[in-house]
Amino acid sequence: MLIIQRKVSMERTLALVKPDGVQRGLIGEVISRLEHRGLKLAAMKLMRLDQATAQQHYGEHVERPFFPGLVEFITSGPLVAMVWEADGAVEIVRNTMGATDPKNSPMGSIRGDLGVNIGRNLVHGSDSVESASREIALFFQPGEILDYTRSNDSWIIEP
Ligand code: IDP
Ligand code: MG
Repeated sequence: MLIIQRKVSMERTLALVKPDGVQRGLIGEVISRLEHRGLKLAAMKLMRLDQATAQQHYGEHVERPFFPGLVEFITSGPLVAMVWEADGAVEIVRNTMGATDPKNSPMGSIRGDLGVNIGRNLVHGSDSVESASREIALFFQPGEILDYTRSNDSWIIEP
């Protein structure tokens, strides 16, 4: 008997509800949108980012004028860090969040619906598979990322 097994690659990405989202009571709203989309939650924690980790996380922007303000903001209060899983998770999470500047972000996206200012854009999503694996390792120990079966998977992903 020939068994054709389709390889569904389960990509992982890091998502953050930044301190503005936590303060504004939007943790549940952000999680709901990602959950409703069909992404699978693999890890989550409420945490306060220290200076060094924040600088590492945003290392690509170190020369930009907004860098000091960005590090101050991201360390200013608790944030929610999450790992979400799907085939194409990086792109799906970025699309769900919208453009970096809420002003240019379409309605229906998290930033387009809930924000007005680029420096308070509520959420972070990794921008590539490479960034995702680097960022996930910054926020989570391997044992904190869970592998489990979701009973409704066949209604979300064609087997
Ligand atoms: P992204 O979050 O959509 O990936 P990046 O260009 O990687 O956007 O910038 C990282 C974060 O830095 C943004 O989410 C935003 O919070 C902040 N940022 C980017 N550009 C500006 C700016 O021009 N002024 C203030 N903050 C900015
Ligand atoms: Mg980015």
